[in-house]
Amino acid sequence: MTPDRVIAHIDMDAFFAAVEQRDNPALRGRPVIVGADPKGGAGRGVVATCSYEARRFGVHSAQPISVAYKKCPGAVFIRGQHEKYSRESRRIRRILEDFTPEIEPVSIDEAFLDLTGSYHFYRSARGAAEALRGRILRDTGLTASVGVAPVKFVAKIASDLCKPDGLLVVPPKDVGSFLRPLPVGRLWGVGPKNQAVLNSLGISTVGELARFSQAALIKKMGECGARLYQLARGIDPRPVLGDEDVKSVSHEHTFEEDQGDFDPILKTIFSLTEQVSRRLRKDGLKGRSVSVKIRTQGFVTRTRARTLPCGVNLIDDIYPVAEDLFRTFFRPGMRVRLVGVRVARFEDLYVRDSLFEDESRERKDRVQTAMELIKDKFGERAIRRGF
Ligand code: TTP
Ligand code: MG
Repeated sequence: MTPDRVIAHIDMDAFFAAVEQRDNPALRGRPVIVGADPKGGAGRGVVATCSYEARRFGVHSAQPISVAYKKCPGAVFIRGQHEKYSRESRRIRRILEDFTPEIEPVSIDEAFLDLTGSYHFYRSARGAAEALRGRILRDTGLTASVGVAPVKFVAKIASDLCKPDGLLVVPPKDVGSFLRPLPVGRLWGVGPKNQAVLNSLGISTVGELARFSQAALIKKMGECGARLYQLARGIDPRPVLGDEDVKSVSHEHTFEEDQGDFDPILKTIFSLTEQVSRRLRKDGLKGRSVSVKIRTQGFVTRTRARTLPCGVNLIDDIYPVAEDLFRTFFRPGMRVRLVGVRVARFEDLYVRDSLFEDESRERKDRVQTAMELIKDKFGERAIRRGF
């Protein structure tokens, strides 16, 4: 048996708002909302984040700023300075590097750390995590919450549960009892859709999920069912991926003339998806993040990304996401110069070689393989999909 790993998940508390409160003592202890201009309640746009003082009024990330204004008109509203937060993020990253070289950044204020090889310098996993939190507070004046567990997803849930300014260590022997009472929605990859399926099976907690057989879950939910069976048992062999593992495959197309019509752009996105999918499959990779990039006439470049519960490499899995992302930023009258499709955050081998792929996916896989073989042999134009 391999020894237990020690994985930490660190997430800064109310990150943008905390930086603002640190830099302006008059804001400390007050509700602070970072995001769009509320314009006296008529503003458009959303809340990026808010201080815990503002959360007590029901304000939260991604809420329309007009709603936040209604809930907490006395808050200090700040537009925010992204560059400042990125600088802070880089500073925190350097502190993490003093603890372990095995760091997987997840977002601007969040990362996984593999402390298996280094925690003993601090006597215990708890000691290492306490030292890390202390060092961040001393050097940056900001608080971080840290969860520690033998696997990634449990560490992440732990850091969420102990927020703000918390530390929660879940030792290997306690993983089962820690997970059982949690709502299934807490599990990695369970969104509203999967949650509805699980609820219809009478499953609302992880403990209830753990009572189902693997075969039953696969039958109901395919590959995700297999994953959930494992997660319910605290099994999550995903390694902490370093920067060099977080590579991506992408393709871009620049139009000869700026495009203002939906259909030709979607066709291009489809063909870019085909190319990305092919590259991924040739290299035996699956990625969990799909992103679309557009550049408009004025050379404004925008990207939108979505993280998926499972790694994907099939056209049928990538394209609907890419199309959906594109629809979120396409407006009538927009002239598009360039589009790009990218798949990143590659899965580890365990997922890549999953034995539990459902049948329909297996069939799609075979169809796509056949098409690719024909294209390899007879060229790109030899075969096309029927739409
Ligand atoms: P989070 O870690 O999700 O939120 P947070 O750090 O503000 O609060 P906490 O972790 O204590 O719950 O996101 C980190 C930063 O990313 C956040 O400070 C602002 C930014 N962000 C957005 O701009 N929009 C969003 O919808 C979210 C969720 C975050
Ligand atoms: Mg945070």
